[in-house]
Order: sequence, then structure tokens, then C-alpha cells
Amino acid sequence: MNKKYKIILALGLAASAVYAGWLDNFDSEAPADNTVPAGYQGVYGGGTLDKGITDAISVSESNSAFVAVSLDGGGGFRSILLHNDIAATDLTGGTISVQLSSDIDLSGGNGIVGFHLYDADGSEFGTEPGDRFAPSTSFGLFTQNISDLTNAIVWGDTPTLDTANIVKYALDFFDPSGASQNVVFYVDDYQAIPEPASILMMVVGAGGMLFLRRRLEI
Ligand SMILES: [Ca+2]
Ligand SMILES: [Ca+2]
Repeated sequence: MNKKYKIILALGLAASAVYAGWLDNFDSEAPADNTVPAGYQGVYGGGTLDKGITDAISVSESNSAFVAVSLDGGGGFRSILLHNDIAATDLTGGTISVQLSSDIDLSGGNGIVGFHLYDADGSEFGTEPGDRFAPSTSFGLFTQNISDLTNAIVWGDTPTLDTANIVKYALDFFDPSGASQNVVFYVDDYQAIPEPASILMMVVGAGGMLFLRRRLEI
């Protein structure tokens, strides 16, 4: 590769590293029971009954992921949908969102689904209990500022969430207090969006590439 292209490639990689968040829409996967969504490490927790991909209900066409959970009514953690490690991602000032629904309307009760982020020094922080989402039988958008994920799950070496170095993410499913029941949660368009300034930097980076192209007469 000649030097001009190497410079442009390096600038492009730098710009994309600044921009990178994620978007999991599950649309390219074959519907299946008892399967872990592509890119995910697993679905864990004593409450987990089943997991997989379905085309029966979705926001982005035509699939969503699902997690079937046994809720025992006792409160507490029940199940986690855990993604694989990702390249360290800067989400400082950004937002996180997911589309959620369930086969039973839980919207009248306490929130039971929360975000869960991991940083590079071992900290894990998530949605505060009072901010968790209670799904209904139609999809609803659950969104939070990254800065609001202040509920410590694991403190880590530096006991705050280093939002500039997010290395893994998950969704946590908790138990409402009350009746025991089996619930299927549907998950679609799980995404993290960096702050607008980061996106602006990407645009500036792209502008820089165009400038270089002209300078180098490529
Ligand atoms: Ca989808
Ligand atoms: Ca930390």
C-alpha cells in the first residue's frame, strides 16, 4: 500500500474509532429457539428458561432477540443477556437505548430491565433500580444517558465507570416483587450512540481526509 493510502486509512480508522457505538438489530440471523444471538456470549442466570431469535415480533425487520425468564416474585436479579468483548469504546456523554416488549403486560409495575456496562479496569455499572424499564406487549423505547448508569454492580480497580473505555455490555432482567410467572422479553435495536461532539469529530475527520486527498492529489 502506498504512503498516501496508508495516511488516509489511518485517519479513517481514527475517525471510526471515535464514532463507534453499536447497533444490534438481530435481522441477519435465522429465527431459532435455544440459541444465543450472534455476537453475544450467552444468556445466564437462574431465571433463564430459553433464549433465541424470533421473527414473530420486531421493530427493525424482521427479527428480535428473546429471553424467556422465570420470575419468582421475590425480587432480585434473574437473567442477563451478555455481549462478547468489544474494542474499547468511548461513550462519554452519549446515550444507550433498546426496544423492549414482553408477552405479558408488566408496564403497571416496577421497572425490571436495566442496562449494564463494563469498563476496562473491571468496573460494572448499570441502571439504577428506580430507572429500570417495565415492558408492555408492544415495543417501547428504553433510553438513558450513559452518565445515569450509576448503579455499581462490580466496583473494579478504579471504582467508577470509565465511560471512555467501555469493553462489554449486557441487558439485565430483574424480578418484580409479586406473583411468580414466566415472561418472554423481546429485545430489538440495542444501541449505544456516542455524544454529538464525537460524531462532529468524525465529520471533521472525514473533512480532513478530503483535504488530504486534494493535497496529495489522489
Ligand atoms: Ca430487528
Ligand atoms: Ca472503573
